[in-house]
Amino acid sequence: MFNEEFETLPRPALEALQLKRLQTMLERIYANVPFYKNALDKAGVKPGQITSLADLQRLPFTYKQDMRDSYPYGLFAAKMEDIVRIHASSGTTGKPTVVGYTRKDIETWSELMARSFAAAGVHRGDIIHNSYGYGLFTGGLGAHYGAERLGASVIPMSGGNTKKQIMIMKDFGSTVLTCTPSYSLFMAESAVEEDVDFRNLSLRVGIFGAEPWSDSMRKEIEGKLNLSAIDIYGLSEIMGPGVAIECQQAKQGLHIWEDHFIPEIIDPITGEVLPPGTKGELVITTITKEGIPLLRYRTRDITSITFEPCVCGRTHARIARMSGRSDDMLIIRGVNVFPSQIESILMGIEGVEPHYVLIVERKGNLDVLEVQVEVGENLFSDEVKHLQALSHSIEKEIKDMLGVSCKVRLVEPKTIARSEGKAKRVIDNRTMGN
Ligand code: DLL
Repeated sequence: MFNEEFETLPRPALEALQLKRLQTMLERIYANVPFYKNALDKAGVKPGQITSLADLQRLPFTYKQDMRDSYPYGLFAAKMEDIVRIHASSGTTGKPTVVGYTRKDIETWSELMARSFAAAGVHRGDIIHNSYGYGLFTGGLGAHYGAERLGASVIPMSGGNTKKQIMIMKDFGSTVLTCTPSYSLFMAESAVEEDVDFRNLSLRVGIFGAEPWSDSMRKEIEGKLNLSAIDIYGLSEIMGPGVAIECQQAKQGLHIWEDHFIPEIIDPITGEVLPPGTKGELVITTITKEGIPLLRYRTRDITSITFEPCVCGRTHARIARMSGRSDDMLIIRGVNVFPSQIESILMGIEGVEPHYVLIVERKGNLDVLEVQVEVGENLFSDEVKHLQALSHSIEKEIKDMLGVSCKVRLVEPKTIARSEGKAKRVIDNRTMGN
């Protein structure tokens, strides 16, 4: 472990620390951020009245919209002279969401990324091939600083130029790969074209995140890249990568670093806190951040939480692999479907490749879902009736498992756009006015 004392704090001590840090954080935002002073006054709570962790539930939520409304720096709690780094997340509409880090925030982030690497089984002497994008996106620099903090060697590749990535990986003897799960599959494909066999490379661990992926996709990636794939979670509003990660021993949920974050799972409609084990929206309060501390931030990510001890010895709670974002959930003729559920089904089918896209249209008053998925070269050149039988059987499986009817279109290898960052899995044409 990178910081054994804090990673294994007994829960009573961990909770006492959380409360103390929460109280300090509340005083700070009440004094320095007009938005929070107003929000707390409106809720009728003074920071001094929060005397237990359960009191957190009396406090208001923060939404992404609040960050947009105060664009760019309105929610910062530190003076601009103390901000040493600025990142932003692109978002699909309008202006990006802007976050600022003090020197101490960068140190905390580096430590939490170093802890995350160590939890994934990475150590000094490892050569980390970092293909998360460097820039406003937090992935590249977040992983970079964590790797250096751990004392491993980091290769700052960023995304793109995939052929060169394969060459460097081979020639430099990279032992760890960090990128999005979809980009790792693109790399696997390029390696085949370059006649490079992952079985002859030194890669041992892959640390994949920044987008939803299923456990079946994990198996696919582990098989194709010949490494152990670990799920890492984070978001720029809260810090960047390294908010939570799976440990290599269990790979049963992602440890969320509770000495810096307080997680809650809520019902996204009523806002009520849900008991452990129940799926809902993840809400995070940052308790040590200086640049832009956030109170009960609504991540929109859907997961559940467990406080059960883990075999690895860490005492920090675990969140389940994300099912998706509440805003990515498709409602097809009244049935709720997450793209990751369809992904799980597709990945279980022989001959189907891990490249797919979901297209939703409205025909008349009906929602129509089309699943486009690639099949292998051999299968594609097969007789039409075999392809038809396969697409029907996938349609049936999706209907049986998820209760939603769809049309499955098997497409030729390499027809679906590849991604060097976050993959776009859904094209929803219903909002386009047709
Ligand atoms: O994606 C930070 C990051 C970089 C995480 C590298 C992991 C690795 P944003 O661009 O702000 O930050 O996007 C955050 O991505 O709210 C989730 O919806 C999604 N996401 C991130 N990690 C995972 C994951 C980075 N492991 C948003 N599984 C989050 C599913 C994830 N979704």
